[in-house]
Amino acid sequence: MFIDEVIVTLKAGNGGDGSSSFRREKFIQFGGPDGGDGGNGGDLIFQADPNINTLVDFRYKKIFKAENGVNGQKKQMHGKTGKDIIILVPIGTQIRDTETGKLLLDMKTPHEVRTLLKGGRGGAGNVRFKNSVRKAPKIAGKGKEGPEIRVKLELKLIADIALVGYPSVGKSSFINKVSAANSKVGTYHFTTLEPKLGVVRLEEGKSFVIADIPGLIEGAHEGIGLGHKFLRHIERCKMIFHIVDIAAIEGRNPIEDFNKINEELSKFSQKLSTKKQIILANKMDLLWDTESFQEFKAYVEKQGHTVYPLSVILNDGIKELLFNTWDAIQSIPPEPLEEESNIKQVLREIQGVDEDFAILEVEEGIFEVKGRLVDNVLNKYVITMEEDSILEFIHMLKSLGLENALLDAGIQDGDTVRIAEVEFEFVD
Ligand SMILES: Nc1nc2c(ncn2[C@@H]2O[C@H](COP(=O)(O)OP(=O)(O)OP(=O)(O)O)[C@@H](O)[C@H]2O)c(=O)[nH]1
Ligand SMILES: [Mg+2]
Repeated sequence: MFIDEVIVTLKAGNGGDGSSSFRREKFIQFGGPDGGDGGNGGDLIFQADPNINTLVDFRYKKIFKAENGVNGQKKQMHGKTGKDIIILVPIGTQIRDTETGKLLLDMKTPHEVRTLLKGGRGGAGNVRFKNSVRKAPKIAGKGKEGPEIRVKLELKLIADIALVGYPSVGKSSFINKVSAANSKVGTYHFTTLEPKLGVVRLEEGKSFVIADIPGLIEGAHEGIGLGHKFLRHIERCKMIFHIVDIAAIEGRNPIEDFNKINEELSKFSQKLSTKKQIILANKMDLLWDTESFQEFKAYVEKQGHTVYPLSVILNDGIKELLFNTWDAIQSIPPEPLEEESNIKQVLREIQGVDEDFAILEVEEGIFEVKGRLVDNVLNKYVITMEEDSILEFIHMLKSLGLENALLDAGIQDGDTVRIAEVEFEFVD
């Protein structure tokens, strides 16, 4: 099976928490703070590997997680950094956010290595919270959670030339003849079920890549062909070789075939329909006279196309075509690439922003506080159930405007405030 699109979940490692510990030594009753920092979480990295041709490996493994950072320890020991995870993908893989559809990474260069998600930072140990006023800080920084995202991996083959046409016109025979590709050839329709790439080597320094895709249209009564699914693969090619069976051995008309295939291309995208085409009239060896070829030639030349009479089987007319093609594609700039979106912005977009403080009177006189700022503080610091730690937590929220938010919500002296698992009495 050829898999060219797959959805996976990616997660960078969480940062380890900072440690909130105090020195304890013989004869020293109250040692200073000695909690070390947490380690950073591992990154999630992609690498373009020329030895991989499909996304088939992603069929069973759909979740990729980098390692978490280890928590800081006493004696100022820093936690270990989480291991990165490197995901190998074929060249031409595009990585898109599933929610916004935005392109995050375009892996187009062999061996290129790109970081998509940075691991969460490790939290600071309580040593770092110490200052002249706060000699014995009981809080430590909480490790930041590593970001998580669902992405679609999409493989778009990057070829200079794409072969398109009806089934059985000789596309695979052609690619096999001009390259070392080993594409299956058969007398029946849809012999080719998945795209194949072949490298055409003309001489030192002169080579280009051809893509063979399945035929586009089956007999009219059977509707649409297999190849449509693969058209997106050829959107980035420089030129199309449009092959027709000039001998019309299946009883169709080459001019009609030519028009129908072009219709299919323009139905798929404007981009494909305006791409430069070279028309290959194949199976010339089966013609009794050249009359039908001349008619076909006149027709497509009127539309500004160049036609090559070929016989792939007899290896007739191919060499000249290939050299001319190499010359022609030199002056065609590569397809302008879609711009990559900034991953940080996309993450912000999909996570959304909510209220600073979301306050709800859950029972008469009991106000529960949630919201973005509470989450921020909880995400940033390790709050223990020790009184000092809780006090620092409440002070922090107070400085962020909790008091006004509570008053706005109608709180009165003596009511209870509940935040996370902490409850305390409100005094204005
Ligand atoms: N006589 C003759 N037969 C040819 C020529 N080129 C290809 N064929 C035959 O045409 C048939 C179909 O060839 P393929 O190369 O499989 O055609 P295809 O376009 O790849 O077909 P699909 O993969 O099904 O879309 C095979 O029997 C080939 O031997 C040619 O130049 N002359
Ligand atoms: Mg084929």
